[in-house]
Amino acid sequence: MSVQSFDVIPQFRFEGTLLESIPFGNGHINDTYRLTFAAGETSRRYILQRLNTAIFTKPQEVMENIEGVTAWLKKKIIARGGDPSRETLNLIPTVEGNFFYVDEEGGWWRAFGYIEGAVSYDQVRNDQDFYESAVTFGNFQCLLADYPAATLHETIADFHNTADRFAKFQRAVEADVCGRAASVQPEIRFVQAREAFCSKLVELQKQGVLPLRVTHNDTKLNNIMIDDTTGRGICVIDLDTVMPGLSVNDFGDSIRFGASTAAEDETDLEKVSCDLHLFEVYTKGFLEGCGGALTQAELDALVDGAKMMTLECGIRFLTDYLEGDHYFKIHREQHNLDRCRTQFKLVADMEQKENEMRAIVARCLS
Ligand code: ADP
Ligand code: GN1
Ligand code: MG
Repeated sequence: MSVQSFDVIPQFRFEGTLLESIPFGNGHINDTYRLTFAAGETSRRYILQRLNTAIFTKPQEVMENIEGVTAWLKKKIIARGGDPSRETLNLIPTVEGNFFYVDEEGGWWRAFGYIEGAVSYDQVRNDQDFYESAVTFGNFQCLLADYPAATLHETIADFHNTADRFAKFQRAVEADVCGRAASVQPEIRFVQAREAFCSKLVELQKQGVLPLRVTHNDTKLNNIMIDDTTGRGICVIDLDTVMPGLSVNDFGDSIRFGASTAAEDETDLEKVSCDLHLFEVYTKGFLEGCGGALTQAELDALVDGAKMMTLECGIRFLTDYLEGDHYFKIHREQHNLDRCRTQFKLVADMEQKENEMRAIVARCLS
């Protein structure tokens, strides 16, 4: 890709004179830049992103979802007396009045106002941040509870269909295009031993036991902006995967990432476990943020959501490793293998702690 951020900046209605464009954030998917402009006495910042179109193969649909969801959130935030410039993403139009720009190589670019005075964290610093992220993700689901779900595009088909993820993994093992399968037999066996579990939530959804809701589907801690001054969670970002899904998966993906005692790519597995205190903190916050909207079946499946999202993510990292690392950005050799190992360590730990996790959910509900 030879088109750079500088080439497309003139296509957007940014205010002021460009001072700086730097690669930004630790996302695994898109190319993100933070732009700084001098505007009179002050400066203005923006986020510019090249959407990963190898992954989001229908970028127009992704952008339609984001336009719809951010406009919806904006109305709700205004109605409750909030600040829509900080509590939701705000798309910046192009000079032609669109919300995306397609460059000559077919790259899709979009820009957002930069949320000032707030940070997204890659690891939990303290209970308060994690609690805030839980309330904010729970609340996000609440705000979108009556969104016309039928108008949302499924931006990645079967995104959290763990049974389908398992099938794709099996195909990757059989094809073994990089000749890596022999060296990761313990990891492969770990997944295969859990084949039946992979279908559990998908089946409950098909049977109508678990309802489809408008969910975020990528509820990592670093997809929440935390206010520098108040410490409150203010905004949910990374809306590319907002689509109908399971609430328990949104819950579970946050646990997988945030309740781990180590980074997602930690190589010392001794450091990796599921912190039950953080699990409790998040559970409390999420239930509060959801405002009583979850059904009994959803409450019963929260712990499975945590195990499922952790196992699924590990399966996805391992599949990508087997297929030659074409999905997740890697920064070192075996990065995806390291990531998959932390996830499997967490799954094994959650399996051990399952009874305690269930007791914590019950305690948070009482
Ligand atoms: P990816 O899909 O690659 O994860 P994200 O949309 O999550 O991309 O953006 C990557 C990072 O950029 C985020 O984790 C966050 O730190 C930062 N970021 C994204 N949007 C904004 C914004 N509007 N204001 C401030 N920071 C942002
Ligand atoms: C990706 O985009 P980012 O970095 O927030 C991925 C998630 C994974 C996560 C693992 C669209 O999230 O599904 O859980 O990496 N996003 C997509 O860290 O695949
Ligand atoms: Mg992200």
